[in-house]
Parts: sequence; structure tokens; C-alpha cells
Amino acid sequence: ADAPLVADAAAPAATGQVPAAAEVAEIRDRILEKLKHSVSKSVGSATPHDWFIATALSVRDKIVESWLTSIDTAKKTGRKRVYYLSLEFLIGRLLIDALTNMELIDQTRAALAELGVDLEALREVEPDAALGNGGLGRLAACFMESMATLSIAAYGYGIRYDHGLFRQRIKDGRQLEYPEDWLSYGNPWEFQRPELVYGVGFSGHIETQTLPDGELKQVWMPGETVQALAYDTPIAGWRGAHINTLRLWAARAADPLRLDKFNSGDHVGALMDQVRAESISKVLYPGDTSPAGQELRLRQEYFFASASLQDLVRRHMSLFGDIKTLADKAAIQLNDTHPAIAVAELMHILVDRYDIPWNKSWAITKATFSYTNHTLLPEALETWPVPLMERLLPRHMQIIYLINALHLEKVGKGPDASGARLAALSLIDESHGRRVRMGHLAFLGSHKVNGVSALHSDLMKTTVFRDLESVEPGKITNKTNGITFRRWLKEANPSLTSLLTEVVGDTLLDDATILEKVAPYADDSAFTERYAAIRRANKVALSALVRDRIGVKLDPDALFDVHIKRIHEYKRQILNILETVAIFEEIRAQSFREWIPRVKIFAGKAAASYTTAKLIIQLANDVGKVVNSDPTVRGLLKVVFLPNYNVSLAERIIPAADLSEQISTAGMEASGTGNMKFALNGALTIGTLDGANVEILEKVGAPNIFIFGLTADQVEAKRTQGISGQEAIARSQRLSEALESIASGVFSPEQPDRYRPLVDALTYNDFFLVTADFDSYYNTQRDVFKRWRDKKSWWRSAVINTSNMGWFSSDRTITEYAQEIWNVPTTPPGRN
Ligand code: BZD
Repeated sequence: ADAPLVADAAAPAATGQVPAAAEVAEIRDRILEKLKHSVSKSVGSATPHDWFIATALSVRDKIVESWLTSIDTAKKTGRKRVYYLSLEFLIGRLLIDALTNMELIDQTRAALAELGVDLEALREVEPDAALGNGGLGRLAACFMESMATLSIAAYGYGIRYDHGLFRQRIKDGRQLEYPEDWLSYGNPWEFQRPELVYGVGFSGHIETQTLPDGELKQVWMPGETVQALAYDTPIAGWRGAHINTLRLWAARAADPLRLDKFNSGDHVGALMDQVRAESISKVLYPGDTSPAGQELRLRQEYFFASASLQDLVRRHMSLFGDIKTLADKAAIQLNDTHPAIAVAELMHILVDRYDIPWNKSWAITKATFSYTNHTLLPEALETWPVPLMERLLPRHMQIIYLINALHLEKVGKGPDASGARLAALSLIDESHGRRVRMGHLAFLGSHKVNGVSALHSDLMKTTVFRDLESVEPGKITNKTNGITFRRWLKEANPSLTSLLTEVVGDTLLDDATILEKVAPYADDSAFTERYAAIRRANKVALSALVRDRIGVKLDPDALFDVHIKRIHEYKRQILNILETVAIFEEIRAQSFREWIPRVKIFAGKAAASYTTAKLIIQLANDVGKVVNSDPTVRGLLKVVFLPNYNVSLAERIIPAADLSEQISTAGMEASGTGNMKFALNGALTIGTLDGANVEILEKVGAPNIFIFGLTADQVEAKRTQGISGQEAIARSQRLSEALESIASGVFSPEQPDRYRPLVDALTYNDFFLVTADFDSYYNTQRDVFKRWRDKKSWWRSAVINTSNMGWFSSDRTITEYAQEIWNVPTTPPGRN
């Protein structure tokens, strides 16, 4: 909290525009007013954090003015609303984002400078809101920003975790997890809404009541009720024209204190209910693929689904007064299956609370919901044990059984209704204990289901959802992911953004497709030199960060080869490490050759329980330790693992990357979004034909991307022949030597057999086909070297990458959702 604060009042703003003096003075006065009356500090005693809060509160005031107008307009016009239900919103920092979108950044920087405060220093004191694990959570954050930018009346619903994704430290090469504490200094962006409290029931029993007309009615009597409290964060769209709400729920006990127990001396027991209730919003679920199988996770899912539906149904009733019009006025998007219990919850509300007949209720439900799938990995598809569901959500289990019975009755009439087909179509998986398939529930309860890249959406139809697709053909659609250019271009790389707007004009962030106009400049050496100089400056800045954080000195003229994402076997960090080791051995053996100086940059977190992923982190660190201190390498190769990867770190690394590693086993990465961020900022991709890489290839053209390895079809075929790596290893001397040096302890002399398990797995059980793709990857890396030597050609490709990335704006993605799934209008920014 004691970053340098001194700023030069005369320094020009990064965008080069000189803000009007009167506006600067007004902003300065507002910040001073906040510092005094809201933070209660004087200029002389204010810490960077105090200045951050004062600045955030001053921009928040501006946001709130538009916010109230946006809410009012939606009310008056009776607009259909979009509800984005997600257990994760990986937001990162908001100060620069809010200032950028409110178009106040230059004025605020100047105002702070007049006070002797550096905006960049304030940027660094804001904690990351890390309420997500990875791509899925970050996508939700990009979508929130694009929905606001396009003036869609949207709400994000999620959980206000006390602790987001764990903080990663690396000790002796190993990952250690520490609780993350983003709220410890308070959160200037949120508004608590004490008046918005909903009770969420769990467990208990069901009573059958007979209505006057003789009909039977099921009444759920929960055994436990937890309260959901609303916290709202305004999400400003580009140019501040429209502001949406991110509403996050915190859990509280209905009775905060059992006074009887407390008075009788049981001080801890008196707080038991509170601890049990609050544990629901205590911490983000840290696994990014394997199901927890844990009661707490199911409690989280139902808690936020129920609170969100109660809230949106209340809003609908107060505005429109008729629950039967819900689907005309509300579109609910399920971000993966994590909120899928909402399908049963809406049925419960419609049937039990509003007495709408079952069939009508089901029609409303289907018309209201839609579902996005983010993975086909079988171990990642959520299922819940029936006994757990029966105990925690008895009425919902009944409803799911009824949905299933009617569904199977319908499909059971078809000519091809074999037992195997019905088993595959059933909401209940009976193959290993009885479990509820949440993907099936989300699919059946929705009118549209989408994958997140063209390849992934196609694979959905032939794998996990093959049978369901045959029952409702055409239901599966594709919506290739996108990223918000406000954050991933302008905020992360302001210098590049200025250069680009010089060429295409300052509507770049209104309509990213105009980036195409940059293409001709790929052959303009004056332009490419400036483009390359910006990259170099970004690399110098990253080098300083690396030196500060891990004490390794980098050469900014080396090729920065970057692999940053969650650590997972299917993402194949180990393939990259193997190539690193192979090159290390070659440099040592052939020091006379002309090598290309290269820096391998890794960052990413492993789920705490994922032993193999944690071993891969250790290997990357161990390899770095040996390589970076080997004198024969002479700085030609550096390997760094940057701890605690998060959104803010990504914003620093991506603009400094030359090469983007997107090397998952084909068919396993649903889309990827990091790939888009890199290519936009001009890194060339080395990648497999997986996820959105396929579409990046289409846009940038084969000469401007390095594609290698087996295709998804070839992966499938290969696996049927067996997944032993022995043959591939025998065929490749390089690979066998690299594996041998890892296995024999070259990088772990203090424990030579440390990596034996990794090497054995690759040798005998190489499910992710690392060995099969190794030679292809190695050779393609040599193509990268060749291109790097030809700098003209390299920068030409980089510019072509940038100029073709407009399509990957999340504004495009959201426009497609709006038109083809939600049926809501969009207003492009600048046209409000
Ligand atoms: O979603 C990711 C996919 O792996 C990426 O390919 C894709 O680009 C993004 C966005 O569509 N999936 C996740 O990030 N998944 C999780 O983080 C997750 C979290 C909890 C439980 C299961 C998965």
C-alpha cells in the first residue's frame, strides 16, 4: 500500500489528448470532496488506498447518474430483460475500466496529477475481484460489459464470495494456496441492498394438500432457511451510455444469534446457524473441471438460483402483473450447468406458487431459459447423487422425476427407442449409482443450447448431446466466444490502441470490425516500426515486473513465448516444457549454432486437489531454475513461472507477448479466449486446430499462424488404437532424450525420481497425446524461429493478426445472442 505517488502534473496523458482545464478542476474537487467526507482523510495523511477509494467513489457518482436513467428507461419502455446466471464473474480491477468507459480517464489522470498523485499507482492498489476460475468466469465479465455497451437491459446474477480464487504462491517451485481477501479494505463499487432479502429453503419435507376442486397440491416445507442479501455493482458500457447491474448474493442466517444459547454460556453454539448459513457464500469453488461431489457446492448453486429467480419474478410481477408473460419479458441464460437447478426452481415457482398447470409451466420455462455449454470433458459434466438431491431439495427432485417421466414417455414412442437410447436420454444416469444429469436438465429446460466455438458446437452434436439433439434437432447453435476490446485492447495496451485509432479513427471501440482498415499497413514499414516499438516498450515493462516479482532478468529483444492459463493436462503445458528441455539440451550440445534468444513465460493456477497439475507447475519452476543458472545457455533461453496469475497480470503479459501458446489436445478446449486476446495484441499463435483457434486461422490466414498436431478427428481415431506413448517416443530421439533427462532428475537433483510419475504417464498412458504431437510441435517451433529471424515478415503477420480480430469482439458475440437466442434489441454505442 505504499507505492510511489508522485506524478508529474505536466506529463501528457497516455492518449495524447489534453483535457479541458475546467473539467479537470471539477474532477479534482470531487476527488478531494470524497477523500474528506467519505474516506475521512486529509490530503497530507491519505494513503494510495485512500486516494483509490476517493477516485473510485467520484467516478462511481457519474456512473450512478446514468445507472438510474438506464433502470428508469427499461421500466418505462417495458423492455425485455436478459438475466445472465453465472456462479463466476472474473472481473479483475474496475478503476481503469470505469474511467475508460465513462471517458474520464485523461481528465482524471490530470486531476490526480495536480494533486501529486499518479493514477497508475492507484491502479495497482485495487485488488482483483477474482470471483471466477478461468475462461468461463472471464467470459461472463466480458459479456456483462458488452451487454451494457449494446444497451441491453441485463442483470448478472451470481454469488458475492468473501474469498475469490485462492492466491497462489510458489515456494521451492511448488504451488501453495492462500485465501484471497479482496474485501479486506472494503469495496467502493458495490451497494448493499438491505431491503432486498430473500429466504432460500433447504431440506424438510413435502405435504400433499387437497384443493377445494379435489386437485392435489404438493407443498414443500423446508427444514432450513438461509437468507440471500443483494449487493449491486454497476457495470458501465462503453461511452457510459447504458449501465447494467451485477447483483451478487451473500448468505446470512435468518437468526444471526441464538440468544438462548448465548445467554446460557454456549457462545460458539449460539453462532452455529450463522456459520452454517454464511459458509454458502464464503469461498469460490476452486475446481475448474472435476465435479466436487460436495454438498456445499449444490447448496451454492441452489442458493443463488433461487434468490435470483425470486428476484426476477418479483420484478416481472411488479412491472407486468402476469406470470404467464414471463418468457416475453425475461430471457435467462445459464452459464454452464452450475445454475441449471433454476429450471426445476422455475417449475416449482410456476406450478406450486402460481398454480399454473404443468404443461403451460413447462412451455414458459423452456421459452425463458437457454443454456451455454463450456466443456465436453466427461469428468467435468455435472451430476448430482439422487440421495443428496432428495435430502437437500426434495420438491425439486420430484419435479425432475416428473420432467423425466414425461420426456421419456415422449421419446419412448419413437421407432428407435431402445433401452440403451432411453438410458442415454434419461435425466437420471444409472450407470454408477443414480445421479441427476444437470446438462440434460439444462438442455431440456431451454429453447436454445449453445457451444462456444464452431468446432465445440459441432462436437456437442456428435458426443455428449447426440441423443438429445436427435429429439430436438436444431436446438444446438453456435456462439463463438468474444472478448471486450475496451479492457483487452485499450486498457491493457493503450499505446497500441492510439496507434490503431490513428489509422482507423476513434470509433474503433464502437465497432471493432473497422480494424480491417489496418491490414494495408502491414506492408508499411513506418507503421510496422512503430507497432514493433510499442511491443518492445511493453516487453521492457514486463521485464521490470518479472525482475521485481521473481528476480529473473529478461532480455526484451528475445522472443517472448507465452503460455498462460489454468494448469491442466489437456492444455498441455508439459508439451511446451518438453520442447524447452529439448532446446536446452541442444544449446548446451551445440553452442556454436546461431540460436534465437527466447523467453518461455508460464503462469497459471492448478486446482488445489489436482496433483498432476501441481507437479507440472513444479516441473516448470525446476526447469527454470536449472536453465536460468546454466552458464552455457548464455541467456539464449530463460524460463519463468510468474506466480498468482490473474486478470491484472494477464493485462500486463499479453501486450508483451510475441508468441501465444494455444496447444491443447484437439477437441478438448471448448473455445479459449486468451487466444483472442493475444492475437488482437499482435502475438502470433502456435496452436492446434482446437476451439476458436480454428476460427482464428480462418480469419488471419494460414501464413500468419503456426498450426500443428493432430486434428480432433485424428485424436479420436488415434485413441481407439491405444494411448501408449511408447511408439512415438521410440521414433523421436529428441523426445526420448528430453523425457529421460526429466525422469533421471536433471531438473530435480535433490529428488531424482520426482517426475517419474509424469514421464511414466506420458510413456504408458498418454491420454492427452503429448507424445504423438511432440515432433510436430517441435518442428513448428523451428518454423517460428525462422520467421522471427525475418523480422519484416514477423511484424507483417502481427499486424495482419490485429487487423483481423475485430470479429472476436464480445459485442459481436452478444449481438448474436440477442438476435438469435434472447430476442432483444441492441443499440450499438455512439447511437444512443
Ligand atoms: O470456458 C472454459 C473453457 O475451458 C474454455 O475453452 C472456454 O473458452 C471458456 C469460456 O467459454 N471453461 C472454464 O473456464 N470452466 C471453468 O472455469 C469451470 C469452473 C467450475 C466448474 C467447472 C468448470
